[in-house]
Order: sequence, then structure tokens, then C-alpha cells
Amino acid sequence: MSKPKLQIIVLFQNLGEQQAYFARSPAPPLSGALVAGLTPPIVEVDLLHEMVRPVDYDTDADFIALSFMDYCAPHAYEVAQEFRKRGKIVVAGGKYPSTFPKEVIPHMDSTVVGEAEKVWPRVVEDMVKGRLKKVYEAPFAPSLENIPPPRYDLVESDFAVPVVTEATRGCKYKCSFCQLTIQSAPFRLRPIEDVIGDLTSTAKLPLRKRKLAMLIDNNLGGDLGYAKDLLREIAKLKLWGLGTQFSFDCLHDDEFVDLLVEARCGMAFIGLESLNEPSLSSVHKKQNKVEEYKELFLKLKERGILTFTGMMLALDEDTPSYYQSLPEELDGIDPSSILTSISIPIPGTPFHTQVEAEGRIFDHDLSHYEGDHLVFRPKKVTPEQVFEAYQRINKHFYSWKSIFKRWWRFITTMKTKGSLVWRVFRPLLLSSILFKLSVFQRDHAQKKVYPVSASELAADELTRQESWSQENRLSEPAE
Ligand code: B12
Ligand code: SF4
Repeated sequence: MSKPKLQIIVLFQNLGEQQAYFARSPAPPLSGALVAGLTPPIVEVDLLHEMVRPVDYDTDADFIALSFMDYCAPHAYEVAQEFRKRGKIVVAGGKYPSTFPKEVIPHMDSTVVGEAEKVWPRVVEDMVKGRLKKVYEAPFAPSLENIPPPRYDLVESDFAVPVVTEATRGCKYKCSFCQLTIQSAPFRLRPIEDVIGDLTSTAKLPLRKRKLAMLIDNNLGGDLGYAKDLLREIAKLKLWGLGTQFSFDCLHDDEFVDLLVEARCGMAFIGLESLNEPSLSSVHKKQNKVEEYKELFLKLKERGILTFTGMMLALDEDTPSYYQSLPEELDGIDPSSILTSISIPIPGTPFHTQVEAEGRIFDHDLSHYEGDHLVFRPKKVTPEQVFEAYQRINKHFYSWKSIFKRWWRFITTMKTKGSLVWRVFRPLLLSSILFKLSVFQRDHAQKKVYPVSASELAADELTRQESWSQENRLSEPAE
């Protein structure tokens, strides 16, 4: 008899306009492959990332598992409804269902609250035996030992880097806009051998995919001693390229930076967020020091590590004059690529609590909380100024002239040690990553940012005053 089929869907959509938008990011998020890896073999498993292909309502799957974060929740409810109309059993999990379960539960057959590892095998068993409960609560901040390897073999071939994993969970910092501040789980480490196990459980993939990997930790450098030991082990794998992310202050530690090179790290995502000290203070991002940005980013450039950085607009201390000088200041720091986003008051964060209490949120449509819409009034700049700054910064940063100049600066500054083959191969690989990343970000910046016009703002205000009622608001985040 054939097994029942489970399809895991990781939702991803910008819902700001009529047509769907599927991002072409090089790597998938981890949740789908991870949940697939945790699934007991009593079901056949399939994995769909909406980042690269649309949801298929005609699937022959019996069960659907949806993974989503905040801004996709309204979309998730529609997707669940469509599947349930077709007689499928729909289960939800992920950051948003874990934070606001009361919002999600009515839309699903079952909702998993918290991290999947300890609870998912039981959910699948109950699903197959027809005794699914409405809610499953995972233990808070469980140990991260013995997590089975993610099912990279199920990840769509569109992703250039299917091998993503995480070594740690959580972060020791408390930036007020960050999702991690909501439930404040302790910083946890996975056994190094488990992480290496993930990075080597790739036999079913073609060689070019086995040799690239991403550690998608929130902050790999949360425990630098552990991070260094891990990087020493990763170095032995002789990957072609490793991407990772960590907080800016880790760059003070030369040994850590050198070990990144040993582990063949080619790209580091670091959230600079702002070049305006008062704006950084306003969100408690104390570990970032603007006067150190240039010098510490140069350390990475010299070692041949591309810097990809998050830049937030509409922070409370942003001013028109800061926006005016930002493009040139960014040129001085010279990150390889930027992800500019409009600050999101993620529900449940201290930042959200503050702007909500001050009555500054004018757009409560959760599908707009993706970093491309302005949903609240910043203190010192107008919505028009934010939108204009977004456009100007990206136009300047992602003009072909700037992209080529940046590439040239990178390639002429980086030094590579090792065999001749490696010294030739590495700059070629990094150049290709730099151009791909730039084209992706350029495309996103051109297509996906939504202006708030004065009349829209006024209409939003009116709607808010007239019809925004208490029951429309989100419940408190789960304890
Ligand atoms: C990869 C990634 C991305 C990718 C892909 C995201 C996507 N939409 O799929 C990209 C680069 C596109 C991205 C973009 C953004 N991201 Co992002 N991203 C991440 C990152 C680094 C890894 C996600 C991941 O794979 N985590 C690991 C998995 C295992 O964790 P998890 O998803 O929570 O899964 C666990 C549980 O939630 C649960 N679970 C999850 N799914 C399911 C499903 C089922 C059925 C079950 C049972 C359980 C379950 O079990 C899992 C294991 O315990 C996280 C940071 C992090 N390390 O988590 C940020 C993070 C998710 N991103 C975040 C943000 C803010 C953004 C942006 C809004 C940033 C911006 N301003 O532009 C944009 C969103 C833009 C957009 N249009 O999507 C925030 C949170 C967002 C939120 N609202 O909750 C995070 C947490 C970073 C942070 N510290 O604040 N991101
Ligand atoms: S350093 Fe990054 S992961 Fe840590 S709290 Fe701040 S934004 Fe979140």
C-alpha cells in the first residue's frame, strides 16, 4: 500500500500588489528542509518553496504543512482555506504561528507552536492515524542536540546553494526591532559534529551544490570560542564557498576573521542597519559603531570576503540631511551589497510596542510588514522622504557604474593564499556571487517598494479613526 503524502510549503510572497512575486534568492530558508528531515518515514514527503514556484492546489498530497513568518500570515490563511476546501489537512508552524498562535489556530486543522524538533514526529503520527489535535506546543528553547540532517535532496534545483544549516539559535543582543526579542530564548549551540554532519549529508547533490553552504544563524559569533572551533572543522571540508551571518562587533576578533578565511567563507551578512549613531541608539543596536564600519569592513575585503549588509530606513532619529549624505557615506564604507529595507515594527517587538503606543502605526495590514512598505510615521522624516531616500540610495548603489567600480575595488584589494588553482578560482567565484547578488537586489529595489502618498496617508488615517476596532488588533504574543 502506498504511503500517505505530506507536502511542506514554505510561503513567501510580497502581497503589496496584484500579481504574485517569487524571489530568486540563491539559498532557501532552512525551515522546509529541516521539517522534512524530522518527518518520520510513515509518509512520503514533498517540499515546495514559494520563493521559486507557485503553490500547486492540484497536488496529490493528503497533508499540507505551511511554514510562514508575519507578513505572509494573511496569505497563509487563504492558502489554507483553498487546500481545506479540497479536503486536505492543513498544519501550520513557524515564527508567526509560534508567536501569535491565537491568530493562526482558527484558520488551520492544527497549529504547532514553537520549534519543530521535539514535537513534529508525533504530529505526523497523529495526522496519519486521524487523531490530529488542534494545537501542539513544543517545549520552550529545547536542547539542539541530535537534530537530523535537513533533506537537501528535496530542495528545488532553482536554488544555487541548497545546503543551509544553523549552528546556533538566538542572539545575546536585544535590538528593539528584532523578532528574537519577542520570546527571548537563550542563545543555544548545536554540537559541532551535528553541524558538520549536515554539511556532509549531501551525497545526493551534484558536486557544485555540495561545495557551497550557508550558515543562516542569527549571530554565528554569539559565542566566539565555539564559532572558532566550528570554523576550524569546516575548514577541513575544503568547501568552495561558505556564507554566514554574525553581529558587527565580531570583526574586532582577528582570529575569528582569519578562521572565516580558513573555512573558505566568501560572504558575510552583517546588519549595519544605519550610519546614523542616534538611529542605532534608538533601537538599542549598541554593538555597532559607525566610526569603525570602514576599517572593519576593509578587513573582510582584504581577505576576500564579500560584505552583504542590511540598511534600515525610517528609524526614529533619521533626518533628511542623513538621507542626503547616505549614498556617499555608503561608498566610503564600501559594502559589497546592501539590502535596504524600510523598518518594520514586527508585532510583539519593543519597537512595535513603542510605535503602537505612540499612535504612529497607520497601516495595520500585516501583508505590508515585509520591509518594502512604510507602515508607521517615523519621527523626523516624512513618508515621502523615506521613499525618495530608498529610491535614491538604491539607484546610486546599484547603478551599473557603481557595481563595476565596487567589483574592481574588491578584486584588486583581496588577497588569496593557497594553490594556484584556488587563487584563480576564488576571485572568479566571488565575482560571480557579487554580480548575482547585485542583480537580485537591484531588481528587488526597482520593483518592490511602495510609496505612501499624502492622499493615501490621509485615507489610511481616516480609515484608522473610523473603523479600526479593538478586535481587529493582534492578541498578545504567546508567553
Ligand atoms: C533565510 C532568511 C531570510 C530569507 C528567506 C526568508 C523567507 N521568507 O523564507 C530572506 C533573505 C529572503 C529573508 C528576508 C527577510 N527576512 Co529573514 N531571515 C532568514 C533567516 C536568516 C533564516 C530563516 C531560517 O531558515 N531559520 C531557521 C529555521 C529553522 O527557523 P524557523 O523558521 O523559525 O523554524 C523553526 C520554527 O519556527 C518551526 N517551524 C518553522 N516552520 C515550520 C513549519 C511547520 C509545519 C512546523 C511544525 C514547524 C515549523 O520549527 C523550526 C525549527 O525549530 C532568519 C534568521 C534565523 N536564523 O532564523 C531571518 C528572519 C526570519 N528574517 C527576518 C526578517 C525581518 C526578514 C525581512 C523582513 C528583512 C527585511 N527587512 O527585509 C525579509 C522579509 C522580506 C521578504 N519579502 O521575505 C526576521 C523575522 C521576521 C518575522 N517577521 O518574523 C528573522 C527571524 C531575522 C531576525 N532576527 O529578526 N530572510
Ligand atoms: S544583533 Fe541581529 S540577531 Fe541579534 S538581536 Fe540584534 S538584530 Fe537580532
